[in-house]
Amino acid sequence: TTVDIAPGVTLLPQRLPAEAQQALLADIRRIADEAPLYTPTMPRTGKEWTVRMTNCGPLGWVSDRDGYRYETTHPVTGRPWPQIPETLLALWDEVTAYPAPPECCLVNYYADKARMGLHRDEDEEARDAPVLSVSLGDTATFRLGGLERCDRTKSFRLHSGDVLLLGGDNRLAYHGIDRILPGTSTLLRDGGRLNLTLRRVNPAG
Ligand code: MD3
Ligand code: FE
Repeated sequence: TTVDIAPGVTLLPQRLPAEAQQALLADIRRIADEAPLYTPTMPRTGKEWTVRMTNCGPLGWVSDRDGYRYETTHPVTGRPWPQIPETLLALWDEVTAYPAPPECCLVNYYADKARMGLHRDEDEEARDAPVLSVSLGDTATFRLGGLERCDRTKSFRLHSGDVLLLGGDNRLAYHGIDRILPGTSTLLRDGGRLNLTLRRVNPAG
């Protein structure tokens, strides 16, 4: 089943069965062994994010004192990012109609108290490409607004195994994660939530 939550925003509840979630989690653990989760800092202030991050793919999204950008290497290890797992590349092909593969898979880890403030994903040149999000672990309350920061917002829950496709009219909509609901999933041994966002950065062709 699919749920249209706004124009261009489609929720695929429980798109990944339990076994697929386990397999994907194993892929992410392998990625985090090679490219450890680290605590990014905010532009200008240097304040720490509550979310820990890593990436896979040719490009990784990073945030530090100098701003937001895509980089080919991990900011701590200096090594190239690991490859995007085949299962995620296949999911992108199944769910998006985009004629080129994603270049970045941003991995966000939320411990119990982590959150992500309202923002837009606007660092990608390929604005025609959707963003594909996969949730694993504890349930999160997700907030979706409009194209202007002051637009009214709506809240939704994202559960483990849910896939969210963000494109079309709302590709540049404001969104954020208000809170994690601890203890709502047993997938992650130590609790918390992983979110994977697949992004195309450079226009296809
Ligand atoms: C709605 N991550 O990494 S994913 C992010 O759950 C980010 O970790 C959140 O926002 C998370 O930038 C939310 C869902 C998401 C991603 C991109 C969007 C929602 C979006 C782009 C436009 C509108
Ligand atoms: Fe975002």
